[in-house]
Amino acid sequence: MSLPNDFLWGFATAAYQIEGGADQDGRGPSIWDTFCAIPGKIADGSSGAVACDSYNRWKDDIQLLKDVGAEAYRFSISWSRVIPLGGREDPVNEKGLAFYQTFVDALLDAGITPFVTLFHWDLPDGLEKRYGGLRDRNEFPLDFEHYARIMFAALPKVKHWITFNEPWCSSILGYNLGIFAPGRTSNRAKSAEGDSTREPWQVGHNILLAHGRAVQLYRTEFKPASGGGEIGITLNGDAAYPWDPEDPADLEACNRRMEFAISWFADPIYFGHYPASMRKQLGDRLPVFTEEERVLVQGSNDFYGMNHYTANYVRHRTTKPPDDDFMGNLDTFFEDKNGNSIGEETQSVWLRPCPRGFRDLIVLISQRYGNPKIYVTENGTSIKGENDLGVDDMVNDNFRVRYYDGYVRALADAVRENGADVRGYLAWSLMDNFEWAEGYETRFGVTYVDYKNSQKRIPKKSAFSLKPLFESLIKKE
Ligand code: GBH
Repeated sequence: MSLPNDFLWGFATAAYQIEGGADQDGRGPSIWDTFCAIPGKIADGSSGAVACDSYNRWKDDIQLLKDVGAEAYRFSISWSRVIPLGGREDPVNEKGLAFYQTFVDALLDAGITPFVTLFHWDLPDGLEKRYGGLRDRNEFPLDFEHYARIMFAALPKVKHWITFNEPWCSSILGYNLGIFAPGRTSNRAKSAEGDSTREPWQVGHNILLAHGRAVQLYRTEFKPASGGGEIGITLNGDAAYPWDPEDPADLEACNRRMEFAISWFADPIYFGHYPASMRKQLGDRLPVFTEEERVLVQGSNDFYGMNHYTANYVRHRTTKPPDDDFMGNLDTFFEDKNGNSIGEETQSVWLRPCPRGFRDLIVLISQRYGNPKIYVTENGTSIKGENDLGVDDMVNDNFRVRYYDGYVRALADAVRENGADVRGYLAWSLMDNFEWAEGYETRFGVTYVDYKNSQKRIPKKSAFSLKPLFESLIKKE
């Protein structure tokens, strides 16, 4: 037994990936609705317009959580469902708000602890059109704070708040590579507008400011009466191993890899400034915190939200980094110098299972940031060729069962052997859903969703595998 007796485990989803109901009850469009409508942006030409239809089938989702014994559920709010145009002077949609109130009450009635993400990438399109959305250093944080206030007030029983999911993805995929909404990039074959060399860094900065504002608000006006409520940000990050273990430059590159992905956001939050490696490479393209901004952002995590999936081998580069580089002047591989593979292939080109990477990264984060309380807010895998299988084979997802087994045990080792303070684990995902630019071809669910048959849900083997696993690891008292 290695995990504390109050350790929470469960599953995670995100609004645009599961809700559907895109035009129902007054919801406004988000940048993902707009992005999906552009031909060629989504692999199968799909969108989240219907998705798992959870806006209408949320009772099924709660039943599913009960059936598999989940103690916690992480979901996100669709901002444009609550404030269709998004801004602080714009009308609030009471029906949208009521949906989440009903949902949270039903979760609590079922004995399931809600973890609520305010922003999982689906910015109201109204704000994109009005002032460039995440690119606006002043307007965006103010509108986000207002939206957060509406949600804190509407859901007083929620005790676990996540401000932003993976700001790295919003910034880099949305404004450098242009493969996620709003699809801006310097690559003119992909987008008429965008500056990959500057916009991502400004967007990341603005997200930190918006996060800081929401946290400050929560702590002054809501946390005191919340009975133990807490708030933090969720960051993604892969484990990194040297391509050539003998080469100190590759070891340094591993550190830069982590700094450009994780510390970009975590250093300002825990230390009040960006990593030196980023400042050195990016110069004045990386914004500088004003003193007021620093005070807002530093110390703004009650917990560290950790999303983690995979690991890479990292090789340093010897050439000068191009201005649109966001990796820290290095290359990543799934094989090291000697041809050792880091893990088996999955359906996702970026994902190969490597459980020891999970343990190593938990330890690194714990060491660098003073052993913060950690919630793992996402972890999971796709399976190569899963979507081509018949249902009977699909629900027999042994590969996913093994993935969770390996990763959860690695987490438990980090707690028992290394003293990491991990308090919870949310598996990605409760069910197959809209996998962003991959559409519905890639499945991450522990539950099969039949998109051709009224989004019928059928739990896979992995759905039932987590309860016994955690029961074997969580202390009884
Ligand atoms: C999570 O991100 C998301 O939070 C979740 O919504 C999503 O469904 C889940 O992953 C599964 O994908 O395009 O080759 O440049 C995970 C972290 C970081 C994984 C960025 C994909 C892009 C690699 N993601 N990465 S690439």
